[in-house]
Amino acid sequence: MSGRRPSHRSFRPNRAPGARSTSGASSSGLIYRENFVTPAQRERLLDEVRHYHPIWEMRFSEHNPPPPGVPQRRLLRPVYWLGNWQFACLNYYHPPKGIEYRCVRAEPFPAMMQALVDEITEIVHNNFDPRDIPRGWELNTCLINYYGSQIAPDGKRIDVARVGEHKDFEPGPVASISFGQRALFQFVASEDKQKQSQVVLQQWLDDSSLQIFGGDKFKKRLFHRVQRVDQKDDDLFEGFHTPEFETRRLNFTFRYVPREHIQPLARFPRELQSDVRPYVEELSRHSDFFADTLKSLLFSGGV
Ligand SMILES: O=C(O)CCC(=O)C(=O)O
Repeated sequence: MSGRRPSHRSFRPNRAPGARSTSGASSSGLIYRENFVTPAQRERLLDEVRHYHPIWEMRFSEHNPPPPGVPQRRLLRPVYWLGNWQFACLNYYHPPKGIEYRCVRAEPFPAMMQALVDEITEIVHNNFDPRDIPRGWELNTCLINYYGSQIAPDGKRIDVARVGEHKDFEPGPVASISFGQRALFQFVASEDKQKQSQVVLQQWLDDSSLQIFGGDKFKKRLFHRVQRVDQKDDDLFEGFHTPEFETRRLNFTFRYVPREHIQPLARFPRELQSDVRPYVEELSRHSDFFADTLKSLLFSGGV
């Protein structure tokens, strides 16, 4: 997979058939820049990311079991978090109530990633309404999503490259950088679960592009989802540690979690430590940071 020369343009949404009017949407709360990441930056960043060994998480755990009638399930893709790790089974950060014991301190951003985040931070301050940027806002959390196909034991490919509609509840603008095959990203209006969601805006997220969204409309009112990821030729990433999985798109979503809500795992209640311990053990096999996290549990008398 190769990068292209940088060129910047503002968001030009492709209207979905039947989508509601998008007038006024492009200039407020939403930015899209194709070729934001230069080929040299891309290469360095992907080299940094090749060190990580992403994991597959289950949605629920012993102390956070599925609600009645809801099956336990594995997430659709391997993930890796930096800054803080929001384990699915601890539930994701969701202020105002869901702020405690959701964000486990994780590894810092590597150098190239931090340099891009610094650039993005400037773009946000230059382009977003200050009222949409909370005090103390910084992009201190990164979720790396690996999109592609599961390889079944019989060799069959099962395409799982999608994300259902949801909101990111971390306060302030969220930024996302994409690599690999392009993804169809949609903002949707969803009134209730019985009714079909309406696509309000959609955008193909290309290799090396940047998308930033914030404000009431894109962050608070609309949901977003990844509808599909192109499957053109055999353009796959190599060198990622994703056994039985073929990655054809990589996405980094940068978010803000107030520092006081990010805690070392040793300070979490014992039962939550025990729910995530198998993941931390797995991570510790390739990460000094998580090896230390594991040791700290033993020293603090945790599980
Ligand atoms: O992959 C993407 O473009 C978006 C991912 C996303 O919606 C999320 O991480 O919350």
